[in-house]
Amino acid sequence: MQAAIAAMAAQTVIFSATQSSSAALCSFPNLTRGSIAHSSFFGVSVKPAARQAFSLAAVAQRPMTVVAAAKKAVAVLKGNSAVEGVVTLTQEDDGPTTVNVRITGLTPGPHGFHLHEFGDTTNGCISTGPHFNPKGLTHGAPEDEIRHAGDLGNIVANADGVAEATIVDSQIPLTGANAVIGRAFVVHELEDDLGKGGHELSLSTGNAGGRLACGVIGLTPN
Ligand SMILES: [Cu+2]
Ligand SMILES: [Zn+2]
Repeated sequence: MQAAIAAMAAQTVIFSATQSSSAALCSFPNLTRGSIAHSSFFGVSVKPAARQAFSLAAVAQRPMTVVAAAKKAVAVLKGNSAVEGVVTLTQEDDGPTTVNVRITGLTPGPHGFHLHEFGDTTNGCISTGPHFNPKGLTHGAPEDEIRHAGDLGNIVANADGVAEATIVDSQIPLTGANAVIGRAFVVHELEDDLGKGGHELSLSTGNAGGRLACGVIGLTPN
């Protein structure tokens, strides 16, 4: 992958050098469209072509090692209560994203846990907007076909109010068109009914109640 990108980059450089030298020659004021200009043009264009072949051969000689491109991100969740936590995300290449959650200060039991659309906390967790929903679907469970990308279900707090979970999900990549960097995690007051509770909010929020804490996802070193 990296070798391929390097090869493409090398080609781009060579091509642009070819174009600029040709352009410089063509725009030279003393040149006309006669035979001299014509032969000069061919004389110049041969050289970059030779350089390009050499450069590609050099690239091809590099060992083709495949390096796993692990991407990592983190969100620190805080709110207007004692609830706080840290969520880390890792993704290998284009594989699923692994989300490690540790949140403390919760009431024991299940709490809705979502990825909301915006990384905006100017008005607290409210300004993180609705669930991240690039496909324009209704709310559901993580395993449902019809769900928001941000629907990560419930996390369950133990008797000490600590919720720990590892979630593996394919709809929350760290790069690409639906990248989640810059968006926010929210942990809720109540259990998410996963769209099946029959409440008027079931198909939009899972009727998970207030937003206890939230945190914007940012890049972190690997
Ligand atoms: Cu939510
Ligand atoms: Zn949702």
